[in-house]
Amino acid sequence: MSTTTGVDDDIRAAATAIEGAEQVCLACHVHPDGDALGSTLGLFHVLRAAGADVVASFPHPFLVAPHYRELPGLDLMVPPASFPEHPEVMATFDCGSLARLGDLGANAKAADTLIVVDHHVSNERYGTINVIDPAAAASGVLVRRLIGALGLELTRDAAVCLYAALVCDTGRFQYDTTTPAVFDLASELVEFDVPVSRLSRSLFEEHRFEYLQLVADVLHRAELCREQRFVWTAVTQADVARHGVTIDEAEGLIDILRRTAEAEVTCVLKEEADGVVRVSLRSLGDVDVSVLAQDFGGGGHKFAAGFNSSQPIPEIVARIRTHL
Ligand SMILES: [Mn+2]
Repeated sequence: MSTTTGVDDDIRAAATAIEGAEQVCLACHVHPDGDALGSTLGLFHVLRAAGADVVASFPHPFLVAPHYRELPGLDLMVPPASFPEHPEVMATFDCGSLARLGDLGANAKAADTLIVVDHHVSNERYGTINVIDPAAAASGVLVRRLIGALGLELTRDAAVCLYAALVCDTGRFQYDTTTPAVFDLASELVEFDVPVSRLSRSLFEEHRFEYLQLVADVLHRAELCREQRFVWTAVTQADVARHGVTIDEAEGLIDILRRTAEAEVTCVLKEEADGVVRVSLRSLGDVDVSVLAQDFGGGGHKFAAGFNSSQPIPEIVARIRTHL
């Protein structure tokens, strides 16, 4: 693991690369979450305000979950097809591996300089400059430090995006990662007129009625394996079709299921339109789910991890239970 000093050196190297670039190209992982989008857009806004030529994108499917739609700057992001094929300087955010960059992986490989900004312990260090600190509560924390190293000021839109990154990855300041430094950063950010309550409702609470009815269905058939302290459920294409919702809307479902008192490990499986199953795992800390996810070709953190599979859902669940 990098020491703090090592991370500082890497941040300085990243800042130097960005300062010397004609154009800076930013991207985050496929199916971006609040930290991925917030980190990417946070730096995007600051560089743009400084007059830099900056491009931001994320992989196909080029669509964000509804609860992120209030993040400023989403409309300025370009689809992967419009992203430079051979970036001079490219930076990726919250992305643990090239595979998680989807169709932007080729652009990353072709970049002259590739800066990887991330806090996943499983990060594969695929950049030429790797700014990786597993102790950071969010990738957004590292972006704030990078902005400092660039000698640039935060803007209001950057602050909103970085606040979203922080609040999403700390589970609204509830996870173990919520240190005094996290509150210090939150305090700095909310000085910039961040709409705290509206953002909180759109990020975490508000759903279409149709989605709540889907949740009722999938919670009803959730299975609790008491001896393994394991609870799981699945959302299939049939479910989303029946309720008229999109699979992206179900991103927060695991946060409801993980409230199960009897469960140490929680699992939600989501069947994508192409048949690929996205598997999300959460633990309370006795089980390191990043190890479990890595056994299936995925990655993540001790408490939150995931992987993709093309196996049938019952087989995936059986394999997870064998691992537990
Ligand atoms: Mn993150």
